Amino acid sequence: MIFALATPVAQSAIGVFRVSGAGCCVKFNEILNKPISDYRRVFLRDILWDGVIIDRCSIVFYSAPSSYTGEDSVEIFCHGGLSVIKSLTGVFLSLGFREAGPGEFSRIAFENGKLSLNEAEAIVDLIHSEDESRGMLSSEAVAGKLSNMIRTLGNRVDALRVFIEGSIDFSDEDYDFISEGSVNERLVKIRSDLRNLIDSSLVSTKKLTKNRVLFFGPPNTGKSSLFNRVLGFDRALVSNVPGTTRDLIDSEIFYNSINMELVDSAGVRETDDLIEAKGVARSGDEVRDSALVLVVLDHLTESLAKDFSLVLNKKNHLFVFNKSDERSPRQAYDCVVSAKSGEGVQELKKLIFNSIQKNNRGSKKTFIIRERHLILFKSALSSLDACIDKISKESDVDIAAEDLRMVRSSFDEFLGVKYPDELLGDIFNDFCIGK
Ligand SMILES: Nc1nc2c(ncn2[C@@H]2O[C@H](COP(=O)(O)OP(=O)(O)OP(=O)(O)O)[C@@H](O)[C@H]2O)c(=O)[nH]1
Ligand SMILES: [Mg+2]
Repeated sequence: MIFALATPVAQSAIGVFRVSGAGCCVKFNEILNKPISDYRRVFLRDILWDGVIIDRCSIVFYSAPSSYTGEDSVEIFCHGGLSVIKSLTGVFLSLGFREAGPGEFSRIAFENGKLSLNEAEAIVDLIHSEDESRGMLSSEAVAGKLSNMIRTLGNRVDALRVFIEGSIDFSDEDYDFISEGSVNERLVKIRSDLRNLIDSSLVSTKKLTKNRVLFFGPPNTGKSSLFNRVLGFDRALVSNVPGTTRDLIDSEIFYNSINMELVDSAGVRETDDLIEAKGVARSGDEVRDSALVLVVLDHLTESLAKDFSLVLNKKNHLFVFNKSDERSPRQAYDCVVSAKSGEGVQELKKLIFNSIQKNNRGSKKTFIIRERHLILFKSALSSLDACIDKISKESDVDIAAEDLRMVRSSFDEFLGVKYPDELLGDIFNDFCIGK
């Protein structure tokens, strides 16, 4: 039997504990002023230990398998004082309950068939998502919509495979199974459905969900100075020596209730590097993981704008001209600022905010998926392509069935029907304790 505090360890109005394991309800009744004999109903009870009332709590019992974990479970809503939380923890330990590890409840739920693997992952994403629209995307996945779509696709793949295998047995006969059964059309349709699903999915990286804003540009243009200005305090080192910033420096800010992570980067060095996109390649991961790239230029580096524009291409970016106190820009910019005087910095903040918001809203995505899912879907897609190729040429039809087996296998891995062991650890370790 395991237990955990499901809410943060902090003073709050209520704290929620969870307990799970066969027989935990019976055990729990030992510490109540009056036993609970009904399930899925809320009861107000005193929790007693050594004759002393620890707290008066709202308590819900669940009996297996009708609970989150699929086991007998108890949820306790206690007062959120730290002393209460501490005392209850002591009581539960004395009762013989063990403190749960991160994600242990969800892992049990998964093992009991209560959650598919990607639903479990979606729960992590939902807990970690810091912004409303992302939260809603994860909710869709938690609700199992994505799993259901993949399950349906998988069934269609199975049906086709069975059909193709059947046709091999009758290949001597005078009946063209492949064309009569519209196998090719059905394959192409499955492929396009899968393609659409991939296109309507946002691949989440932890960094991407953080709204990273990257200060980017040639050395010495005032990236760090501007970073500090927007942040509101001196976080990054500023000097007139080009190459002052060596490593990435990041800091979080809240602006109009949006959480952003500002990242100051080392200047992209030589012009040649930039033209060959090497500079960007070097900061490639940073650029890729950023929701917005601010290209900071000054009067000495204005001519590089077009190179940056070329390499950043489709990446969400803004051109910022800095040091306006010294010189006026000679071309058009999204924003003109002076990190020194503060001129234009408020406008820049608004611009950053709008761009991030537009970026989050504008991506009309239905699902958030992980890199792992994308790899599985892409591999399913290429197996489908291989299959379509064979079917349309009407050659190697027996191997075509094997391609569909591979597609199915990728789907199964997504659904968690089939999975490598270490994957489970990776996924559930990301959970908070109590989930
Ligand atoms: N006049 C003026 N000088 C500025 C402004 N912003 C930055 N500087 C100066 O420009 C120099 C470089 O500033 P940094 O903020 O270190 O520039 P950086 O882009 O971070 O430089 P690296 O990290 O070396 O790539 C410093 O001497 C700053 O004082 C500005 O708005 N106006
Ligand atoms: Mg710097």
